[in-house]
This record gives sequence, C-alpha cells and structure tokens, in this order.
Amino acid sequence: MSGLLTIALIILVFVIIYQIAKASEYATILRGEEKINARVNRTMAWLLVVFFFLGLYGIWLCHDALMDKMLPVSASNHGVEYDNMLLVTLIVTGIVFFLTQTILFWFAFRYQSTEKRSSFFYAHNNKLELIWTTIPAIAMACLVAVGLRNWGRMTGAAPSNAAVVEVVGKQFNWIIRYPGKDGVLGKKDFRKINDANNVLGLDWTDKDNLDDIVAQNGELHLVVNKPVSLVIGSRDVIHDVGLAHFRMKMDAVPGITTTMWFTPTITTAKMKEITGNKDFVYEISCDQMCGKGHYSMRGTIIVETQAEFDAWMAKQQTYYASANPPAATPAEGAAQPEQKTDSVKAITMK
Ligand SMILES: [Cu+2]
Repeated sequence: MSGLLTIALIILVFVIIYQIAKASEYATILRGEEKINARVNRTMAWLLVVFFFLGLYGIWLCHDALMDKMLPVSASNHGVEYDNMLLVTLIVTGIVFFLTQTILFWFAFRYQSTEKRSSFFYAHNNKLELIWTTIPAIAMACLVAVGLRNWGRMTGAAPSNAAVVEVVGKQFNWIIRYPGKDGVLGKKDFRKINDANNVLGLDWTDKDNLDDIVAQNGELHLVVNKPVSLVIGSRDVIHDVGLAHFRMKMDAVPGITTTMWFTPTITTAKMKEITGNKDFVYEISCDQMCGKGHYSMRGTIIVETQAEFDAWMAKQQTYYASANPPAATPAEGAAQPEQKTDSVKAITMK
C-alpha cells in the first residue's frame, strides 16, 4: 500500500511540475519572455540541485533498507573471489557515478542561462572522445579479465582430491548421485529412465553403477574444506544449479554435461552461528525458469565435518540395492531390474 502511495505521490509531483511549466509558458507569452525565462531558468537550476540530493538520499535509503537482506558471508573459496570482484566493480563504477553525476548537476546549476551569458555550441573534440573512450575501455577490460580468470578457475579442472557428485535437474526437483566407494559415477542411458526405479537411467550392466547412491530429496551432503566437483545435467528442460551462499551457478542442460567445482569453507552449524539463525540451511535453487513448478525446485546442502559425512554415508543404501528386489545381489552384467511402482519411497534416504 505504501509503495502505491509513493508512486502516486511521485506522479503527482511530476504533474505539478508539468502544470507549473505550462503556466509559466502562458505567462511568458502574456508578460514578456525574457524576464520570465530568467526566473524559470533559476528555478529549474535549483530544482536540479534538489533532485541530485534527493537521488543521493534515495540511494542511501535503498542501501539502508536492503543491507540486512543481503546474503551472509560467502561459504566457498571461489565465493570470496567473486565477492571481492563485485566490491571492486562497485567501487570503480561508484566513483565514476558520483563524479560524473556531481559534475553534471553542478554544471547545470553553475552555468544556468542568464541574460549576460548565451549557450556555447561545442560540437566535437577528438582528444576528449579518445580519453573518455579509452579509459573506460581499459577499466572494463581489466574487470572482465578478472571475471574470466575466476570463471576459468570455477569451471576448470578440479583438484585431484575433489569429491565428485552428480546433480541432475528435472521438473521439478534435484536428483543427487554419489559415486560410492569406487569414486566413479557409472554410465547412464536416457532410454533406461523410469520414475519407478531408475530415475537417472543408470546402466546396470556398468559395474561402476552398482555402488552409486542416489538421493532424490535434493539433499546434498558436502565435507567442509574438501573440494567438490559437481557434474551437472538435466532430464528434461534447461535448469540451473544456483548455489547463492557459495556464489556459484551453472546451467543444467539436457544432453550436455556441465561442471563446476568449489570448496565449501563453512559448515552449516557454523553458518547458523554466523547468521544467528538456528534454522539456516544452504540452498540449491533453480536459477532458470523451467516450468510451472520452477519455484519449488529447492534443494538443501549440508556442509559437515568428514566424520559427520562418513556417519551419514554409512547409513546410505546403494541405488542398485534400493531399486532391485531385496534378494538381488549386485553382480557383473546384472540384468535390468524389473519396473516397480512402489520403490520410489524406498529409495528416499533418511
Ligand atoms: Cu527452474
């Protein structure tokens, strides 16, 4: 409601200014142009100064209102670099913004039209053009270069000790797969996908799949200070793995595997302390509009110690065991398990 009132007030102010300008125009005709023009110029010059300070006040107001809604401190190694990059960009562009806006409004006030001074037509100056093209171009190139370096680090090869986890988006949730003891994610085949007992289309003739663990509740467990490489895919349309607390995101594209890696640096428990929020959870959001259930694609990440992770992992059942009848035993060249309609619940991990 207060938002609507503010908008109405702003519109009203503009209407009043417009009407005053219109009235002044008619008055000019009636009472002689020069005298009125001088007064209008003076008024406009002062109004511009008022507008400048109102604008600055608006910036401060936004900052004040939104500052405590910002994300907490970055929880990954790359995130710290990104935050620094954003800070440097804001400082550079902020300085330019304040400098140019101050000069703009000061000139409009200082050099307002008077009877003694007429405007000077300044068409072109090569030297000036060169300066204000080259300097911003160099500054932008430097900012982009740092961005590219960070992008290269994030999407490049992960350290050799990195854990590998697969994150697959589908309408409308995330499927997380751990490679199991062998550390290798087994092969997939989209033709083998069925929602009853093979949500990723794992090829059971590939031995590497037999110890893989699948979590369909979108809960991703990570070890603090241990690099993790995410292998990202999609089962249907384009999604996007958005990890705002870690300042990471990457598209999940059907038919194409994308990757990114990072090292989580703050455990969930520690982040609860930092934010003072006992209900804090790291989130996976879908950052790509993907359909009517897009809003509900919220996964959670638990960053924990190695011991906690090991204890959690020890309780997990392999997807092969969950998807197959209880009597089945993993074997080389195992046959494709038969479809089961009630096995979805069984593979949800606690
Ligand atoms: Cu989405």
